[in-house]
Amino acid sequence: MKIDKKHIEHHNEQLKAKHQRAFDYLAEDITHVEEIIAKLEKFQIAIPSWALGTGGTRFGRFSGKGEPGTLEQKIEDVGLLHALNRSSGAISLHIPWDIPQDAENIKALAASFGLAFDAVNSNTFQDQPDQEYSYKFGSLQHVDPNVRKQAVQHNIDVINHGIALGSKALTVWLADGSSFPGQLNFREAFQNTLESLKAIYAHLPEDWKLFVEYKAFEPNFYSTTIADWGQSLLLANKLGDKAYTLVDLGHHLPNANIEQIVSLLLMEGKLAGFHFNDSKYADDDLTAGSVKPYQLFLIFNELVEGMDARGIDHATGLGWMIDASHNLKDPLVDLLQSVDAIKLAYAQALLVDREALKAAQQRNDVVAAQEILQNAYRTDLRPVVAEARLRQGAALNPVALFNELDVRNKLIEERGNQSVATGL
Ligand code: PSV
Ligand code: MN
Repeated sequence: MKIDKKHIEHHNEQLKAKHQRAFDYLAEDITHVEEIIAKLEKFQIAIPSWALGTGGTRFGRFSGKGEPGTLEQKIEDVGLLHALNRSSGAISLHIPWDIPQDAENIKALAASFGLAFDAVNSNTFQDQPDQEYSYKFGSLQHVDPNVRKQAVQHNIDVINHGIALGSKALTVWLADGSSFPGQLNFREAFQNTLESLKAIYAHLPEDWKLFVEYKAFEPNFYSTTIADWGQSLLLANKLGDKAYTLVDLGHHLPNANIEQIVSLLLMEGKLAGFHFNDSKYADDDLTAGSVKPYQLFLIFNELVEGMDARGIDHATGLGWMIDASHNLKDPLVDLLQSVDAIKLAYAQALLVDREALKAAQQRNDVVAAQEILQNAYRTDLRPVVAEARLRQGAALNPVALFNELDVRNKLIEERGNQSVATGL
C-alpha cells in the first residue's frame, strides 16, 4: 500500500486553519522559530525492522493482523510511516531476521519510498537452525574459540550485507553474561569479547562505525559482559576511532542518570548510536516519551548542548533509531507516536535559553536553572513540530490520517490475518 499525496493534502486542508492559529500564536514569542523548524525538518529517526510486527513478552505473543511477512513488506511499512511523517527516512535491519536476498532490488525498493539503510544489527543471542555451535553460554565471550569464531564470522557476514545496502554502521548487542555466581571468569569473558570485537573491527570499511551497545541485565541475570556505558566505552577506546558506545534508553538500572551518561560520552567523542524507547522498570520497549517525557527532554537537552559544544551536526552526527516493540498497540501507530515524541523533545531542547542557563550555572542560581529548563519543557511546541511536518509535505496529524485512511484494514486485506513478522 502507498499513501497518495492527495490524501495528505486533503487531510492538511481540513486541519490547516486551526493549525495556523496555534502556530502563529506560538511563533510570535519564539525568536528563532525558523531555525528550530529547519532543524526539525532535517531530523530523521530510523525504524528498526523488528518493530513492525507486534512484540512479544516472555509469556506470549499476541500477533497483530496484516503484519509484514517479508522484508519487502517491512520496507513498505516504513515507507508508509515516512509518507505520513517525513521523519522516518531509514530502516535498520536485524540479521538473520531480515536477510536481503537480492540487495540491489531491496535497495531500489527502499529508494522508491525515499528510504536509506541505517545501522545493520547482528544477532548472536539466538541460535539459528543451521548453525554449528550454540550461543547458550555466550557468543563473543565464549570459552570455546570455535563458538567465538562462528560469532565473529556472523558479524562479518552482517557487515557484508550492510555494504551491499549502503549502511554505514554495525550495531553489536550481546546477550553474553552469566546467570549464576561462579559461572564466568569476568576478566576472561571481557578479554574474549574484546578479542572477538577486534576481529570484527578489522573488517569494518573505512567510513563505517561500530556501535557497542550495553545492557544492564536480561537475558542473563547475574552478570552481563557489556553491562554499562563504562564497559562499552572501555571496549570502544581499546578498539579504535571507528568504535563508539550506543545508548539504548531501556538498558539502564532504575534511576540511572542517562542524561549525564550522554553528556560525558559526547565529551569523550564516543557517543554515536542511540536507541529510543520508554520504560517504567527496565527494557520495557514502550513508546518513546510515554512514561517519562521529562527525562526524554533532559536527555535531548544534553544531546543538543554536547553536540553543539563539539560542532556535531544534529541530524547526521549520531545514529538515531527507535528500538521498541511492545505487544498492545498497532506497531505502526506506536512508531508514529514515538517519532512525534522524539521530535517534540528535540524541539523543546532547541528552545532552551543556553546563554541564560550557562549564566545561571556560573552563579549557582539553582532556581533560575530549573525555571529555564522547565520553561522550555512546558511550552507546548506541538504546533511547531506540526509546522515542520506541513512544510515537508507530511500529515499535520499522522496518527489521525493513519486511522482516516484505514491503513491497518487495508494491510489486512492485502496480507491476510495470519502473516507474522520476524523479530522479537
Ligand atoms: C536488546 O534488548 C536490544 O536493545 C538490542 O538493540 C537488540 O538488537 C534489539 O533490542 C532487538 O532485540
Ligand atoms: Mn537496543
